[in-house]
Amino acid sequence: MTQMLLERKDISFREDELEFQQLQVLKENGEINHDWDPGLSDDKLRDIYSWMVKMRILDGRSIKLNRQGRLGFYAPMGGQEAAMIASIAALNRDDYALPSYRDVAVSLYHGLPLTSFFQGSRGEMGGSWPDVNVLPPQIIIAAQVTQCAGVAWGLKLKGEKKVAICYFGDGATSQGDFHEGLNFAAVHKVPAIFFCQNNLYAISVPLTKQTASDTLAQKAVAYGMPGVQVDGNDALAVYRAVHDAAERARRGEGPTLIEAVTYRHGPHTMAGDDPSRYRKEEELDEWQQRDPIHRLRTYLEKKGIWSDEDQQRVEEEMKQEISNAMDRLGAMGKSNVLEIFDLVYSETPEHLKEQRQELEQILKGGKS
Ligand SMILES: Cc1ncc(C[n+]2csc(CCOP(=O)(O)OP(=O)(O)O)c2C)c(N)n1
Repeated sequence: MTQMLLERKDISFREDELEFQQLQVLKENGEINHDWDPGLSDDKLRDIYSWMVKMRILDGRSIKLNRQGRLGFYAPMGGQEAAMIASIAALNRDDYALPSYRDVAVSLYHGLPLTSFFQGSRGEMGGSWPDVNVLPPQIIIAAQVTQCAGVAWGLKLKGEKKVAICYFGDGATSQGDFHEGLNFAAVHKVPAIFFCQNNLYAISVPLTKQTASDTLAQKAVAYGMPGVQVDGNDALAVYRAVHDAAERARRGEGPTLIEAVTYRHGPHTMAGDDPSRYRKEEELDEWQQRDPIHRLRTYLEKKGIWSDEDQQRVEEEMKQEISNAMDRLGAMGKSNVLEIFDLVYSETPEHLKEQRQELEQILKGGKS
């Protein structure tokens, strides 16, 4: 009986009726799909490309600094630069970004100083940056999805024409917070953009173990919002999708889910993950051939707006920026561990005051 009901197309809603095509604007051979070209100025293209190059350099340097014990937590972002930079570049400086631990490039492009990223990695207090609309990187998988719905709801209640974008991975789509956040956002038509970087793995768990759906984008349909899958290694497709989602949000038409299909070149984090245990070398090779930086560079060179000298200048600039930031960090000294008690409550509760005193005693070398 059940079988018959589910076979009736007029009653049941089936996956094969959902047709999803991945949006690609800049093809791998350098050709452009003019229908969806976001029409960026030469300056904007150079800006996006330069940032992608800089972030690749920062990625390599952060991995080395971690190995030397000079940085703490680091989740490599190499391979995902187009998804990160082109998405945030499509928004305004006063829009809100809610990144995950991996999205260092998003936070920096949106205004976070490099020293602040280094401080965070070393578990130091990063200071506060009131003019930078980036929330602290979220470690709890998918918690930023509900927070993004909340931030966007706040923007709507205040009547502001800003949007909130959150970044999460394919693994996050299995969390309850993902579903709660998307549902709430769609019901209340809030100006949110849910930006999923599908890099095919959640640590060692492949996408096939994460979902039985053909795409992650199609999950949007059930919540009543548009969902679009883009080639996440194509900066122009990413830009176009986020730009259009933001326009829609600013018009008061509600949230959008974007799935950017990409690949992380490095390990999950620097805390001992060995990707060769769960993915094949050939797979990595294949994705490295589809490098997002290489693809955009070919396009810029074809347009005659990028040269070897430009490349060298940007690379040198970034190396210098990193070295300056590390010097500043060294000069700052370590933060006081007791500060962890100060920044959660406006008035510290009694039990935390006691714990603070206890720790102070321990640090002074006395017994508690
Ligand atoms: C609620 C929660 N459960 C588990 C973890 C442990 N954890 C850290 S990263 C990660 C995988 C996340 O994968 P994905 O969402 O695809 O993002 P990616 O790391 O690939 O960017 C897990 C399970 C966590 N941080 N939070």
